[in-house]
Amino acid sequence: MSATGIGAAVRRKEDFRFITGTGHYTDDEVRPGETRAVFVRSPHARAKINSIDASAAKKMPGVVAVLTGAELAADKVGNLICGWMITSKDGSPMKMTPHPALAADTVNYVGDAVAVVIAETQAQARDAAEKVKIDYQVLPSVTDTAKAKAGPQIHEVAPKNTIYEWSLGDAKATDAAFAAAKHVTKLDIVNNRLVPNAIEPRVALAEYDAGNDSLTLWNTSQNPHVARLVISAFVGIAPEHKLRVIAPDVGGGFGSKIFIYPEEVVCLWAARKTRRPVKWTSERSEAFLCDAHGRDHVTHAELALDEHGKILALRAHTIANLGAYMSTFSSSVPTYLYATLLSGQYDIPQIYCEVDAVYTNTVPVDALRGAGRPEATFVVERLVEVAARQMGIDPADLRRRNFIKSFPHQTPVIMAYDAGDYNASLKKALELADVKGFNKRKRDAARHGKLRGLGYSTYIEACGIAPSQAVGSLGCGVGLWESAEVRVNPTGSVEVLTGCHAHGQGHETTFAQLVSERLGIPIENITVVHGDTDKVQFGMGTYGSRSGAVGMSALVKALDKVEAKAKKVASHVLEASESDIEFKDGKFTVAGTDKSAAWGDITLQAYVAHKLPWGDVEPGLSEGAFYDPANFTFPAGCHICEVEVDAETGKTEIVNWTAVDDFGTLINPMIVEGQVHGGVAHGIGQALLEHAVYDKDGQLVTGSLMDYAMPHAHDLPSFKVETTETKTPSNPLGLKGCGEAGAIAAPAAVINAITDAIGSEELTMPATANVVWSAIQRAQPARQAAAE
Ligand code: MCN
Repeated sequence: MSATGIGAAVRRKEDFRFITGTGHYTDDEVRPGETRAVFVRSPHARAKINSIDASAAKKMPGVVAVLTGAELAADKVGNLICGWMITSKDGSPMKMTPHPALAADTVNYVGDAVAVVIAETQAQARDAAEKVKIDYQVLPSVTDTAKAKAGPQIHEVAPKNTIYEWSLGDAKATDAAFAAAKHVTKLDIVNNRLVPNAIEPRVALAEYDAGNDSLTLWNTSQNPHVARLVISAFVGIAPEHKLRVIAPDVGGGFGSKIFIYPEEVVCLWAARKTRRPVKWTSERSEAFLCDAHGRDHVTHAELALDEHGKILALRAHTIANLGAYMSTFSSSVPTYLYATLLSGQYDIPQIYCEVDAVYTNTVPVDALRGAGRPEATFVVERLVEVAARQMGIDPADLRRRNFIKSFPHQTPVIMAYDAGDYNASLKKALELADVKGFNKRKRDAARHGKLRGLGYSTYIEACGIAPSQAVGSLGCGVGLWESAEVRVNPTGSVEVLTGCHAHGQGHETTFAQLVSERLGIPIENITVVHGDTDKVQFGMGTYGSRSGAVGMSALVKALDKVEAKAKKVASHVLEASESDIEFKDGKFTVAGTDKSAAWGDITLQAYVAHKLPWGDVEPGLSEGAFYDPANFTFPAGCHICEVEVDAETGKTEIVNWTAVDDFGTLINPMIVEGQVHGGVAHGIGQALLEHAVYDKDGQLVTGSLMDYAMPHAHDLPSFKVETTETKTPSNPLGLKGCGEAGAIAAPAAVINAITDAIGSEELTMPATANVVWSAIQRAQPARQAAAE
């Protein structure tokens, strides 16, 4: 391993600009003559728009334009769409409703955009927005997931507010397995609704070039090429070659910046209409209302076991709240990943799962760090833990008895796991967490009035969506491959162009590490370029922890081509046969001789090729490649959480956290550890603190950071993070994604630990002090009876 190659804990190259304040974010981009956009948003969960009077607003100082949904429709700006199809079990397609970027007839959630005010300054736009008079006729609404089907019908296309009723697995065989079971564990589970809250709010800036009739959009996007594709192909604002999308530095996304939002479409449309650059910068309270939320599942789940604790079957019915519209472009992905990961790490012969996706009068719900996999893990890991407690089996032992032990393994719910050693991670985690010493720690805690508990989560994840695995019950096989281009300069320095988009994950370092390892050049001589559709030809962006597994695999392919070509050049330069050329540590050598040439000599020759016979070797040394993943990768691991609960107040303190994850080959262990820390913090937030709550009138009552609790440093323990390693055979580097693992594992570990501490399984997330205290009180009579 070289000091900057694969496996080295290289410090993140990009951090210099981030910590010195020289990063360049979308809001930092300022165009000559730039105007500001402020949106007028619905204050109602559901209402008919009777009229919009913009006359007073138009007369306000600095106002350039006030635009509405009627004008958007008149200009034939198309609707936003969800590109991921799921078919109901009766064969009917999902019920997707038109989603205009500005509502013209009805509004469907508090925050739905109705009009936009464009003015010279932000303050002028805000003042004028207050003067737009809208006459609404308020209509009945529904926000509660469980009651959505019985609520007033929101969209004509979707009776009972049902988008699809999807099922996976064999219902009859699963029922038969349940009928034969000796033990059945049943749970009602709510996966709480979360707000993404990336530190940088969303921003869109659009500029129209009248001379070329072209548009440029700078936006906070995780996937600028997909934004361009959707905006040109479906919304129809401009053809692809007349639209450039640039996503510069992005301050976190966690999934919420995958989607193409109304504001981006409106800014582009308004820029062309007004012939002025238009910028919209979200405010934090606006982000609460308009950024796609995550999770929001209501599930009934059951686990069937035989008398030895062998799992026979799993059955789950979930209502998934997708909000007022399907979000662009992936609303169905979390439900897909949820259902297909219900096997967990276990060899479960039969699984039957039903997912009812519903509309409600809430902001759209889509992928948020984990996207379906935290929901699945929570269901499986709660069931297994509770079953163990009910059957009097040690929870680690019950897991061990049921782990999948040989690979490849085909689950009953589409996924084909390729590699893993679940027992190895469990074993290491048990040692690191000193589980043997837990009982003593529990007794010590009891002496000072604290309840100690231990919770496990042996999670599995699927990363890097493989088109071949994504078909099946889905309506389409989306091409989620990735591109990479290696541009070698004559002096030997390298630019890597990738279709992935880093927004905190450190790609500028890890992608450069791979190049440094392969070409033997210093990491300082490598630049990673991403996020600009004019520079990178195509890419699918970053989400689903795919950049390592898919994006870097494309880079491996491109580097293979570069190396092959460089060897060809070297054979002419060194006057030897191509098969005799060896390349190692940045040096080309003729086998068995001392004839050699450095990387820089060969790159120079490749461009200034006086020794090259034209025709045999074309000049230049830049190559590109696409990588098409044959399968998902399946990171997995074991997280163990130890808590102390104050029985008097219900306050939970996480006192120990052990994470042992298997991400296959590690490119940069320090970056990976950082990703695990971030993910676990996210998952602890879901378990203990975060909750987006709508009241019965559809108002988001936790709509600010005063009411919506995010984890702080003092809420988090010191993490013990270790890894095990089984390389995946599904990509050339043998690596599996790591960016979401913590968020997937953590909620189940926390809740399993608290329920262990308080001796009651009736606990909902977020397990705030009030929720835990109430559960303790409810469990009191049973505890007393047991003691007597
Ligand atoms: N890596 C590695 N070795 C591995 C696997 C990955 O060194 N075996 C490195 C990768 O090269 C990359 C990083 O770890 O630098 C994360 O890689 P990967 O797991 O492939 O995830 P992505 O790069 O595709 O990032 C997406 C993932 C997701 S889906 C969410 S959500 C998320 C996350 O990353 N959002 C984040 N981490 C985030 N981190 C920050 N700071 N901000 C976000 O918004």
